[in-house]
Amino acid sequence: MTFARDTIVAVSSAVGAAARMIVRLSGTDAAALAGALCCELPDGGAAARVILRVRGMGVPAWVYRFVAPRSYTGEDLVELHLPGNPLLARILLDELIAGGARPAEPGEFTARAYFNGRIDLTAAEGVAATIAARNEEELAAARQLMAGELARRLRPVMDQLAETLALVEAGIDFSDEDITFLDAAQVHHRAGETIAALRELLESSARFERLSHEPRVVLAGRPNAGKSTLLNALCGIQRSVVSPTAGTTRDVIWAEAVLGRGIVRIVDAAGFEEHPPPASDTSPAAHISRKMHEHAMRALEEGDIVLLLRDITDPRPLLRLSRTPDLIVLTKVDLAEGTTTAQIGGVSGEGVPVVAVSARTGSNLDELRARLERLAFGAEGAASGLALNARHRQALQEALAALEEAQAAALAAGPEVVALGLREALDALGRILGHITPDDVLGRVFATFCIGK
Ligand SMILES: Nc1nc2c(ncn2[C@@H]2O[C@H](COP(=O)(O)OP(=O)(O)O)[C@@H](O)[C@H]2O)c(=O)[nH]1
Ligand SMILES: [Mg+2]
Repeated sequence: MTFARDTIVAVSSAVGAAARMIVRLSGTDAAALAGALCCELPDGGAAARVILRVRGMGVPAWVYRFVAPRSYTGEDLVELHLPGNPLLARILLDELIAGGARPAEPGEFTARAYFNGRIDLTAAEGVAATIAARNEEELAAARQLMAGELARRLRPVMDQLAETLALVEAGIDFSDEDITFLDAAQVHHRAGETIAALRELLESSARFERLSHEPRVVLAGRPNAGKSTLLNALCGIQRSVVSPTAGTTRDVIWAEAVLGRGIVRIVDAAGFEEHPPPASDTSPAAHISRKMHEHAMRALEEGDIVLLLRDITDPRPLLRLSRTPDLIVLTKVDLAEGTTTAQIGGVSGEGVPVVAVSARTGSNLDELRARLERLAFGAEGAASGLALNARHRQALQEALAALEEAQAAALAAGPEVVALGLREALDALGRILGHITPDDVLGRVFATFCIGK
């Protein structure tokens, strides 16, 4: 996607036969290109009834003109509203393209609106989600995003965080003098407030992805972590293959689990490898293992909720997944009788909650189900109407992890470490709104649009 200021054009109404259609032009030459088709353009912000001259035809149309920066894209923008006809659209686009306009890429109008500071990234996502919405709930959530609701909730949290960071940094700058801006306890307290606010936001909002389909819960973990057994226990069927031999599950297997407030799909992402065999290894075993790894990676990507399972007796460090899990499940607690979650050493959730269960004895499975329900359907009685997509959640989780580090550092390490963590958290939150967002993320957001939007 290019973001040059060239003039783009597209049909931005629905494709196909319709009573009216809209052809939209945006960029420096928008007015000149439209003006070439009719005698006179209205002023900025106004509309006029004109006859467009297109290849000898006279086509009655309404012309709406918007002048930068007061337009959807923030650029000069002209909309031609004319009788709906795919052939007419084709001819008109050809004329405008011959005149120097370029066919718009999907979502490019909204991308320009974002790059010109007209809307934040979450609002842009709201536009895409509004177009894609398939039911009322989805539509309502999409409109909330489009209206900037997430930005409205994040801003006070970010302001408070920025203030804390500024005070901590001032403390570093003036450390030679006898001034204390914030003492360690105050920093700890403020970080705690921000953590609580972000947790509340995460917990009280629904998941965007689940509005259009059953939430997918992915079980990830090393071979023998207990994935198949837990899937069977949660879904109450013998669908997965359970075996004491590591690596028995051949494929990604799923089944439905009925929770109090809805049904979720539990997916067994067997075969995830920390170090998949290199492509140079052409043995059949390596081939199978690479295939299974690919399957598992896809399941992880497509999942709405990821549970990282870990055998409680496994002394190895936590498996590193390609995305942050939503919950760490310590399995087989019956093998570690008398140990409580709080006493289990070596498992630092890094901002991720931990629950210990036994699929064999059923111990704590109710607690796991309750947590799953909250993760899948939001907090009980949550009426916020706000839904977060995977990108928002990922960034919120990164911010939480960084804040937790900063909070711990407030009491243990120096202000430099605290400042680092606070800045990292602030950056993660800024990414949600698109303040600093890598190109690939932007590409993904705008790729979900259709042309003309
Ligand atoms: N004691 C005990 N054994 C378990 C539990 N869950 C699974 N296992 C055993 O651990 C082994 C591996 O389990 P499995 O579900 O196949 O793991 P997977 O490879 O992650 O799918 C099997 O022998 C299971 O019977 C549990 O809660 N308690
Ligand atoms: Mg298995």
